[in-house]
Amino acid sequence: MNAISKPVTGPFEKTKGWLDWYADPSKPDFRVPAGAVDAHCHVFGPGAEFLYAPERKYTPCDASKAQLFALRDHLGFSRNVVVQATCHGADNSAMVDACLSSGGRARGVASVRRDVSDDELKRLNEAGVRGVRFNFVKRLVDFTPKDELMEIAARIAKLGWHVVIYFEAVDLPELWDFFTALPTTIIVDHMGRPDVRKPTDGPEFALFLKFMRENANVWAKVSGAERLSVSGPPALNGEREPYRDFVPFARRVVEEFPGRVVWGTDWPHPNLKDHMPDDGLLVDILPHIAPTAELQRKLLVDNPMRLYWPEERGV
Ligand code: 0GY
Repeated sequence: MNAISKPVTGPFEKTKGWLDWYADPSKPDFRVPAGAVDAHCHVFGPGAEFLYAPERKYTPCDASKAQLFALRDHLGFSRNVVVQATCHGADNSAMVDACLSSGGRARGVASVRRDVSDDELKRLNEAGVRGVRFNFVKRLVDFTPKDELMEIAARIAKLGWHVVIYFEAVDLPELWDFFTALPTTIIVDHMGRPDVRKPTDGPEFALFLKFMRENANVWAKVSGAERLSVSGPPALNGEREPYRDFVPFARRVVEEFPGRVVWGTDWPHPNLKDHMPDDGLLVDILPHIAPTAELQRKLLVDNPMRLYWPEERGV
């Protein structure tokens, strides 16, 4: 798989212990349905062209749009949703450049601040941005006041965008009132990061399911197996049963809310500490979390298309 090439580092020094993305992913056994969307992935730099933000909490190895598109083709996907990574702060240039270079096959989720101008929002919209990300994971971002976020949400709602939220499961009770007051569709990254050592029918995950059940505007990304799994085994060396502790959580959400779930590789997998997954093996988890062809089509095609390419509905 020479098209993806190898990870390289630009002018920045990577965070100590940083794991580079897996350079030679296997070809998945699972054939994703035609038109499948990788609905959660990132680009990093390249740092020589798109500087990492001064306020970043980590410095990654570069992960370019060309490498992302090569991975998309290798895994059998048709499109990407490129989510602004925190290492780029509110400078959306690398993500926007990826969208604009994709021939219409990538849309984006941006990070913006309160002082973003209407002209800038319009420019982002024209580039293919369809959402903003509000991040509450403390190791990734500094605190932003909720009134500032609510103001941004009200402005982007007018463009028909949605809000992507990222938080830790233990913080859901405290964030509940803010989330339920948001005026848009909401997509929760990695199912709100459940502790997969706990039971799927325990109080913590029950609260997340209740959050989705009571709020028809809430969607979930059933992604993040490689970061949430505790007992593994990792998606490496041809492992056919990776991350089995994660699977029941994702499957539970897919089966109860089949019309409100999306999935993404999360390439280039920022901040993993233990190993980098083989993305081909990661794709092979999909039939375990979405066991029927109908669920797979909704998860990978119909739902993300409805959110990110609504003008092509019926594709
Ligand atoms: C993810 C998860 C993480 C990082 C980021 O933007 C980011 O830096 O999202 C994480 O460290 O958990 O979804 O990429």
